[in-house]
Amino acid sequence: MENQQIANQLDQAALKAIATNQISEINNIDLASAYNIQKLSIANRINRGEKLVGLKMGFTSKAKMEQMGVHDLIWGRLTDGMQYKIGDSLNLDQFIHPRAEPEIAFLISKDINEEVTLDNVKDFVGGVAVALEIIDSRFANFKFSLEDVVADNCSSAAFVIGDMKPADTNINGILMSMVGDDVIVGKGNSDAILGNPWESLVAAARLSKANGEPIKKDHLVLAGAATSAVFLKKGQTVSAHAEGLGSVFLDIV
Ligand code: OOG
Ligand code: MG
Repeated sequence: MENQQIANQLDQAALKAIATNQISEINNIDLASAYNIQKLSIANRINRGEKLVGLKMGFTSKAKMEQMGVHDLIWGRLTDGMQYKIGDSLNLDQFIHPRAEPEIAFLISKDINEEVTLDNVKDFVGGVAVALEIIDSRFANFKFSLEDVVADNCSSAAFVIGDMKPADTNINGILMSMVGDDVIVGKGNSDAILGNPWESLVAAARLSKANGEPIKKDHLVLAGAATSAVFLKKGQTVSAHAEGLGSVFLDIV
């Protein structure tokens, strides 16, 4: 199948909330083609009027890699159509088998055209926040290969960002947790993200620049979850908490 056809298949699966077969079952795609399919699939969303608002990193922690059986860093695109506000209702019918994970978000304060390291990364950041990411693989049973998940925009489905805190707010070694119906359903330490969550932004800057699409001012970057993800249930309130950054929640309806 052509990349465009696969991109359309994944876009339609997301739009209709109907799972599709793993593309790696019948197509021999490499990682570069998978990223190309991702780009084409997101282009369909852009053509429908959505705007690119940032990117997300995936598999930046052992907990996530082990849960999903994929051990490489991946990145996907975020659009405004995926963005919810704190306390919004998230309608389960619009998703296939969504899961939630607590994250850290960075707000970028200037275009990142040069090489970024741990020493200068904060110069490009206007704020940090806690976030709740909703992932929803378009593949049946949430099962995929590295190439499948990359083509599927790294399972990106929805996200909500908490109130921005100053960029120098401590995000190292902080407790991150997720609560569903007053019960802690996930817990981890922010340093589980590549040993230091800032490393995730350094990697995001490097990967997006290498791809010819450097991160832009006002973009958001999600660092990747420090905990494994949990399935959502109707009627639940799900929240993400990060020590010193506050919390965010969504009502699942
Ligand atoms: C892929 C998305 C991974 C993260 O935070 O590691 C991700 C998946 O688990 O379906 O968002
Ligand atoms: Mg994530």
